[in-house]
Amino acid sequence: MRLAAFLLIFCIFKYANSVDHTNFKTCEQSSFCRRCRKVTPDQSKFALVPGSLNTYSDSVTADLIHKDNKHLFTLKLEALEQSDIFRLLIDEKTPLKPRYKVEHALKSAPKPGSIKVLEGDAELTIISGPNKAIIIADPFRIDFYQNDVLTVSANAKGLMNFEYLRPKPQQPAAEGAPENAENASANEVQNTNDEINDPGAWEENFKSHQDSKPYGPEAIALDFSFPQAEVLFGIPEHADTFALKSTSGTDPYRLYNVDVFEYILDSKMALYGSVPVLYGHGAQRTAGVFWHNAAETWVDIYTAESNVVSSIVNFVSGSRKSDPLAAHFMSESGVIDAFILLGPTPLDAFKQYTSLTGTAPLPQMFALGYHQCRWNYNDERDVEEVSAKFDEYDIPMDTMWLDIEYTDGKKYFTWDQFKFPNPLGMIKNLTDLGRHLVIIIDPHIKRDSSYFFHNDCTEQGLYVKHSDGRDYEGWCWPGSASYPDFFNPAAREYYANQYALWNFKTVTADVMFWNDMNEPSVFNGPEVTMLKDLVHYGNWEHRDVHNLYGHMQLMGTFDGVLQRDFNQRPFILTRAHFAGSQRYALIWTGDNMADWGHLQHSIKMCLSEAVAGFSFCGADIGGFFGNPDAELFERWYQTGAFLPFYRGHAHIDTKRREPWLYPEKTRLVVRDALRKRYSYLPLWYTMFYEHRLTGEPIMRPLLAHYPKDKETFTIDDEFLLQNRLLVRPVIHQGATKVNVYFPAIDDKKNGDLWYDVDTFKKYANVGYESIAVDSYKIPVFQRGGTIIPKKERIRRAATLMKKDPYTLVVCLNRTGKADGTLYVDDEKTHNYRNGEFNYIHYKFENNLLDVDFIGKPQFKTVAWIERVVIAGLERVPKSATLIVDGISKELEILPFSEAVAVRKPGITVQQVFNIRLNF
Ligand code: MIG
Repeated sequence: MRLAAFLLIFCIFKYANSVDHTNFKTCEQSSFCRRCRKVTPDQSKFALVPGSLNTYSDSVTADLIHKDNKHLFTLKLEALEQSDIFRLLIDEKTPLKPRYKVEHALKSAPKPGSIKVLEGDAELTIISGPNKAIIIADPFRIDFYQNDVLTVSANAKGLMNFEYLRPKPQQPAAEGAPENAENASANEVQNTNDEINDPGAWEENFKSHQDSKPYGPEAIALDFSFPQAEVLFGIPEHADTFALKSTSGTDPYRLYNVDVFEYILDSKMALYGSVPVLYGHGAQRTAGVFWHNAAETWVDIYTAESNVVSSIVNFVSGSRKSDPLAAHFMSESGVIDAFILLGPTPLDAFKQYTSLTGTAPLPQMFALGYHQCRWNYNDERDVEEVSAKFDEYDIPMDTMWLDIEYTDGKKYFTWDQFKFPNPLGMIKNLTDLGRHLVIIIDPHIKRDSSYFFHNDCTEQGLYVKHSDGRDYEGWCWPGSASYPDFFNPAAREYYANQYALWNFKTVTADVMFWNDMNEPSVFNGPEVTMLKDLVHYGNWEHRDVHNLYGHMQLMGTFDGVLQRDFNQRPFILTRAHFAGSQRYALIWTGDNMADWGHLQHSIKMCLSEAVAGFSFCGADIGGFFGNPDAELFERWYQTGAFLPFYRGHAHIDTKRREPWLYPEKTRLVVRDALRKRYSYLPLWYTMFYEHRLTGEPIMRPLLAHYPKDKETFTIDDEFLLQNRLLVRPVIHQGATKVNVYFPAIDDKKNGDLWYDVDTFKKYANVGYESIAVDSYKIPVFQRGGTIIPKKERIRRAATLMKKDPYTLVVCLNRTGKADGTLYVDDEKTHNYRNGEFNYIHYKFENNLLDVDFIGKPQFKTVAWIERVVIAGLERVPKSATLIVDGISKELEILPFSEAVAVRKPGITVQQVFNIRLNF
């Protein structure tokens, strides 16, 4: 009873109020952040120790000393195989105890490169291929050059910090000192940069929570300058613009996986995921830094605006004119481990990052269709009725989702027997229609002695623990809950095994999963998460590994789903994520709201995630909290149709909002958007295959392909899909037109040709173009020079379209050429890894469409080409000739909006052919 009362009160509290900032720390309220932020710039105390250099084939090591406290550190600078990545590692030379080094984020151990070393008096040059790093001895700094151009400097601002581990002083200086900023700075005056004087150094309180901090201050920090950059971006997840803003006068951007209730926009507050990769981009080049640390991290950003202030100061004080853009990473614990990505193009930098952390695996085709979720579909009948209604209204839908209410009392891997007495029957009804079911599995485990999972974890010691060995208990949906320590291989294995069909007997191998609340979310914990002094496998504190917790759960889920049925590609949605989680799961932007700002932010947020390795990203269509009006609902479905992950979802307290519950016109607009999505499934599928091949993001900021066009640097309401489509959905209320920006290739205002995908109207000028929109219009443009595969016979579900014919859409560039690819396989299994696929390259030139195969076309398919649409021809051809195996056949040409269509080539996508246009 008391438990129920607590939960009730808690839920009312949690869900009746809107975002409460005071639930989350500011930098000033976080001891290590305020310590790191207080380091005085331009006076770095770190220097190389003369004579300490060791040279190896791929790296150098040397000692670093802090000139005031004389503490020694080991520096290692490694060149990686590609020669365009350096890795910088700094640790204490002889730490009191080992410091945590991140595991499992990298896809594999980076391959070593080879270097040449030149020793100077005050500096050391490490040459790797065309690139080099120059280590300056005192004050310590490293300059990284890409092809002789200085692109990144480490510690150029002198903000490096490395708090060494030390025994707890008998009488900590701060004992009894009230924990507030004023007193902290009073102490600071006495002993600048002396971390142990901070009142939070050895013990920290936040609200009613105490952090015992047994190891004291152990923060690390380093600044990176980007002399070539005019804009910085990256470090998701924040509900903010794509281009990072100056943090002068605000808190730094925060990376700490947390469950924020009703998150606000244009904010640097932490959210569910943390991906510490940041890029600096300028018209000439792009570079990046991947800060390989899983502890709480804050990042200060120095942009041109913030530099205006400092350059005036500098002007007055007579020092340098203007500072480069810079980022200052500050982490609570661990070691300095940074990968410097030298670019020089944006795509090079993005690929360097995914070469380290990996890409999304190829999804099943159904994953790219539409997903219908809500918290909650109430029972089996509800699920079946909703599925049936999609058919009744002829709206495509691939997947039904079940949120937490399907379980028996929030015990995962169980079902509520009353609402879901026959899950296997319900699943069969869906799969018979070609549909899938996804169910939620959260990491909080109900402490209930009749729950097998809890008993097993307790007996086998698989839970996260307090430092005295007790199992940690927190409050979450089930009431009192404990949390598996997914860092423990035995816990991961136990958890993975629960997905096996012989254990989880009430689902089939077609059912997939959603991992939520894995920041982890703990309702009664500090900042709605775990205590930092809890202990994980290997004796690491939660503090060291916090941002990896969700990632470790995903490793278990992925393994479990794979082992359950090796020949099906797992599909896992996660809320928490870290660098590398893209190898296991896709993400969505969490609990957004039904308003226009959140619709706009879904693009900005997924763009930031895409350059940080998460191409498979989406946002709750319609908005999680609140009730979208018809217009917002329509526009959200249209935007979602061109974002990688497409799922409608809603909070339990919202009105039901399946498309047919809106007026007929809205239903038709939504249906139209969904059908557009389905028509592009072959392109989506090909893009995901190519993402896996190349590591390049699918969804891209304009600057990825138009790096010299400064207007693109801050555009984040418009995006590219590869370099084939430009998407600028309607995301403002009442819009009757939108301003679409057509970017420039060079600084002479030359641009590409763009074709409206609905009409094939051609746009040939660089700059903003006002485009009229009605309710149905989604402004999307195909780039001249590309060929896009589509399927224009839309069915109930993507899984049923496998054998359907293709349309190729050829949009010509200014020289009458185009090319593009199509990837085809069984859309479900891993057989493609044994070569069972067709990867087809189409080329159009001199009025001839030609095809060749990349690799052998080994996947048997009957899917044929029913139409080739060609836009951008100067004259209308009289006919077309199809040539297969030396045999010619005349084909008919029909007008097709502002393009022409070659009718019924009739060959399968596995055949070699060409088509000549006759004038
Ligand atoms: O505390 O499972 O972001 O999508 O519907 C809320 C219930 C828990 C948060 C997820 C949301 C999901 C909800 N969950």
